[in-house]
Amino acid sequence: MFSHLPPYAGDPILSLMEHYLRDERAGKVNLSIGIYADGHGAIPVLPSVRTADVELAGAPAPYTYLPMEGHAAYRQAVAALLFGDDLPGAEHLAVVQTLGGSGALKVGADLIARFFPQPTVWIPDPTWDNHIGIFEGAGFKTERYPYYDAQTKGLAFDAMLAKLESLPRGAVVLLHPCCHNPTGVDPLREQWAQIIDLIEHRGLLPFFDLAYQGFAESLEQDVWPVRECVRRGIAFFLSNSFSKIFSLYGERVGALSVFCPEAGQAANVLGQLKLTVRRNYSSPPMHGALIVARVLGDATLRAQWQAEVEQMRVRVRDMRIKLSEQLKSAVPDHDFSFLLRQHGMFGYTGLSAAQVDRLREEFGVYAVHSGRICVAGLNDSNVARVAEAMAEVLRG
Ligand code: KET
Repeated sequence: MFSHLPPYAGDPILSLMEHYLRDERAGKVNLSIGIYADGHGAIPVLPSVRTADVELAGAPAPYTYLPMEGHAAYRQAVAALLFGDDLPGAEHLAVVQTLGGSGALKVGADLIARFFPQPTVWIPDPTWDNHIGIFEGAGFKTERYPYYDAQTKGLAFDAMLAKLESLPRGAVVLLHPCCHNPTGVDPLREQWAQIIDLIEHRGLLPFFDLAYQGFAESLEQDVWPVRECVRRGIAFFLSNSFSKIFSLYGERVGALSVFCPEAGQAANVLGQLKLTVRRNYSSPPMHGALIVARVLGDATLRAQWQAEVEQMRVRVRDMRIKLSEQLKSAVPDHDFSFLLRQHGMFGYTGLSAAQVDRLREEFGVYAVHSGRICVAGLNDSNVARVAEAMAEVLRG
């Protein structure tokens, strides 16, 4: 019955995690998956999350089904966090709770496939690998627009604009509002303004994927491109994830927001999103959403959480500085300043796949084949070892 099923080659990111866990070497370092570890190498339970969790445990409620669209207070709190002072009214905005950012991408992709039938979704080159998996799984082809310039280790801005300019009206364009995965290269504010001009004039449909709000500059600054689309009345899809910024990976907490510039259209959009959820998994899980709703809805817990996000951002930034300094002294003829210009959890090192293999095999340092390292996996105890290993493979 099953003999025609081919073996699964494994996911380029998640397989590394499995491999890492099986590795018995004492000095192994996991810089593959995008998980934030603290200065001791542990995945934190944020104190704000711990408090909310304890409070919830003190007032147990029945484990009933959530509605298809998710928990009401959670959806409101998420919308307020994403849109701040630019929060559109209910007649313009449809928000559903989803299974992490991945679930939001999938629900959005399914809705677009049904109501905006077109063959292609345009993704940056490079992007998070699973964008391809999720959109192709929903029936799209994915094609790339230029994004990263390996020569300058910066944004291929002109080529990006030229490509977007050539797309047909209504083309779906995936964008990372901040902390681009895997490169850490984000457009400057003026460049975003030009990208959004083009989206507006060409009538493109942006799909923003926001997994790292607050990890580039601040919770507010990092969503500027999204809020700019609200201010200009440009329709868009927005997936967001609380996996990283609440350290709630396994709880699967995220949301999909759809902005409808024409008043009154959000109700039908929300209805169709509910139907899409019902057909996929019926309704989302409860616990993680209750935690996020509680933290965001309580002034004290919210302030505490904001400080925790800031701490994570600053620690990653410090590790970038330490890594680039140590690399610089180990390989003085190389320029590593690009690591300081990149935003978010990831460093895009420029290491080749063969060099990444050597890092893993000889030194037990796990990075993604593209040369991406998770800087948030570095700490004072392992950064020297990682810099030395990287220097060794760079020397050839
Ligand atoms: N979008 C982006 C850009 C992203 O980097 C991730 C996860 C997600 C969505 C998924 O979010 P979630 O809420 O977990 O469904 N990225 C890391 C983990 C992974 O590959 O699943 C990573 O790139 O390592």
